[in-house]
Amino acid sequence: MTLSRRGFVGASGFVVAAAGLVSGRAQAASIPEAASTKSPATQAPQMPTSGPDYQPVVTLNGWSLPWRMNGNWKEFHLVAEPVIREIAPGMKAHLWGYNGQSPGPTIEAVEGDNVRIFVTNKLPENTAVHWHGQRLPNGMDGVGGLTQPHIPPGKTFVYEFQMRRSGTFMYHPHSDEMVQMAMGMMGFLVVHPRDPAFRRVDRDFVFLLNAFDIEAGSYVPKVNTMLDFNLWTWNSRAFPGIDPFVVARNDKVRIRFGNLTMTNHPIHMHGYEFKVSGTDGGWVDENATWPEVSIDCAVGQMRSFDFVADEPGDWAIHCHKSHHTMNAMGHSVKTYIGVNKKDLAKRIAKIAPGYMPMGSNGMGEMGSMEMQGPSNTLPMMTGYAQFGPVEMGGMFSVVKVREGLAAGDYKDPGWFKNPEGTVAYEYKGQKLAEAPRTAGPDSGLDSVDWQVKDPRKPALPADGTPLPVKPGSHSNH
Ligand SMILES: [Cu+2]
Repeated sequence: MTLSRRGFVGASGFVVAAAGLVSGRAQAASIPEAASTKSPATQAPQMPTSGPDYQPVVTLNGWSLPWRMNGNWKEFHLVAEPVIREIAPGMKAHLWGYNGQSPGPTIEAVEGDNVRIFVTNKLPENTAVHWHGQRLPNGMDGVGGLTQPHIPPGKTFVYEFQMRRSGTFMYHPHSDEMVQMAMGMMGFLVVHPRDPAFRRVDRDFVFLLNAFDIEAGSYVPKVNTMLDFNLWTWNSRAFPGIDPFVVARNDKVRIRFGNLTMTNHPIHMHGYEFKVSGTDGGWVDENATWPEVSIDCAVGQMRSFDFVADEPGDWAIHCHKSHHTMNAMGHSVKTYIGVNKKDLAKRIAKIAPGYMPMGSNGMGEMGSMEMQGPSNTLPMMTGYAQFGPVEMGGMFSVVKVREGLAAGDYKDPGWFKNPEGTVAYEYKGQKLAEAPRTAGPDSGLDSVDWQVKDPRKPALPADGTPLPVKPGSHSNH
């Protein structure tokens, strides 16, 4: 792990949150070091160093927070602070996060663990941390003003509770929520089952769905945007900046995600049907898991699905809303499909020399041109694979299933070597007659009728004369 160590936070910046647990507050008198990282790389899973065994998760383009044992308390230290996050190579964003990154580090614990989480606020405003989905004493729920005083800048609060449920959870602020989540403050919270054999998998990936509105050339998200975001991200990364899910053939795999954007995301994986195995409400009973190839995740929800990776290949995984597999610039580009752009270009070039219209045959051509925008933004679609431009951005990645990877090997194995004769190919046989078209001079149809007809209304006479008004009918209602 590429972690740096912070100094200890002085005891003066230290306040205990809520009354309640007879936890031995004296034990909390010294604060564990807060590990931090500047790297957006996916870091190796953090193997358990105490307590029951479990298969740790891999946080896509992220990491898990180290802890220390203090008596029978597992102690973590989160630092809420401004961070710089590389969204993808070529674009950095000035966000708020935890311990050097957005999202913050994943917190992993085991069902039944007593955890003590120190939260230091290095933001310019109040914050508070909510532990989404976990059962805990009300005063540890992290809703500023309701269940605890807000954590003022410069102060450290302590959360103490038992991880009563195993499963897939997250943490996020409940203090100036709109701003702090739009700025990237969030993190995963995974609680492993106490029984190491329960629903165990070989590889377990986690990511949070988030979205930003960052104008091309600027660095700070517009926090008031409600719907019109221009960067759709997983763990604050956009394709091609999202690492692949590297998997050994025949591994049991789990993929878990949570949605902290302002809209739902149908997450679709190619190559397999999977079983939906859990939500932030808990595990789906094993004989009630259901098969899908896409699973919608509404705002504020989490989903996990499991599959056996028995089909080798490079399988796409993405949000099925096609606007969410696009990066910045997408929304103000006009639709020119079907427009003769030569003619258009001639006319526009008179007022704007060098003008180049895009997209009369679709927009795929942008993928290969990687249109150069202003500095610090991402092309709308970008990323190459072995057969050419991928023509996507945003919420897109690849599940790379390979023969013979060692357990714990998450290095990108490169592109899949397809067995001979298993790739779609160009037809080069005997030339066929031109395929008939639905409409056109030879089809017997002069034109396609686009009019939507309302069967309740009489058709207009062919010569266009208006229909006679029925006596007694009123036109003024
Ligand atoms: Cu989406």
